[in-house]
Amino acid sequence: MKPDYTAWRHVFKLDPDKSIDDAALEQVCRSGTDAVVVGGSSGITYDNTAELLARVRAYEVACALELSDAEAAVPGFDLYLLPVVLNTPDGDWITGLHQKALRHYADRLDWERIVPEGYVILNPRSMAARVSGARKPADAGDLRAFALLADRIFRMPIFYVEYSGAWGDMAWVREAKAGLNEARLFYGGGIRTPEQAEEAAAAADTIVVGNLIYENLPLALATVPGKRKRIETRDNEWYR
Ligand code: 1GP
Repeated sequence: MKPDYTAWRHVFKLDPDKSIDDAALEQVCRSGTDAVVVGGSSGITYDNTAELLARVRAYEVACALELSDAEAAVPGFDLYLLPVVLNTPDGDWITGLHQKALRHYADRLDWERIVPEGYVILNPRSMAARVSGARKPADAGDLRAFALLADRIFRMPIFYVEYSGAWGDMAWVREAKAGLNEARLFYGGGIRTPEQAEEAAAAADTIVVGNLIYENLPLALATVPGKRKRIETRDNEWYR
């Protein structure tokens, strides 16, 4: 069944290029998160993506692939999220790679399962920014204009505020959200405590937790709504 991503409040993002043991994966998949998204900015191959999908498939949780390289377009995911980087001058990341991929794969696509994401990458040091050549918006108003572009002009269903690896400015996220009529706002980047998860969830529609899964699993699990108050998870270096 096609999952309803418009109801997602919390998502775990797993990187096929990073290792996660079976016990940890089980905890992620049974955590109560709304979905597992498979994706990353480097080292993504067909094989490591297919392997991770097969392991996640042992559980009932919805599983989506965030597709940044057509070579890794593994069939069998519930949804395919297609990032379109809005804040890069490099056309490859806006239409170029997508058009090339469609030339070869269009016949095999289940269009119902493809969801474009208007991406704005705000952490210049992230791999995603380096790979795509994304330029950080000058201010919150600039970000809001990208939100308008995604929502009103391109009519993308998801606007993704991506701080990958760094905690973002929630005032900026709120400003972007104010620019959206229809699109859902996904926020990802630097969520390392239940409190940050709560703050981000208040500003965005859907929050994405990535690195923390690999850095401190108990704390990552505590970012899932309904589990954020479990204080026994707070004895760690990231807790503020
Ligand atoms: C990365 O937005 C996600 O694509 C999550 O970011 O890894 O910093 O949690 P973190």
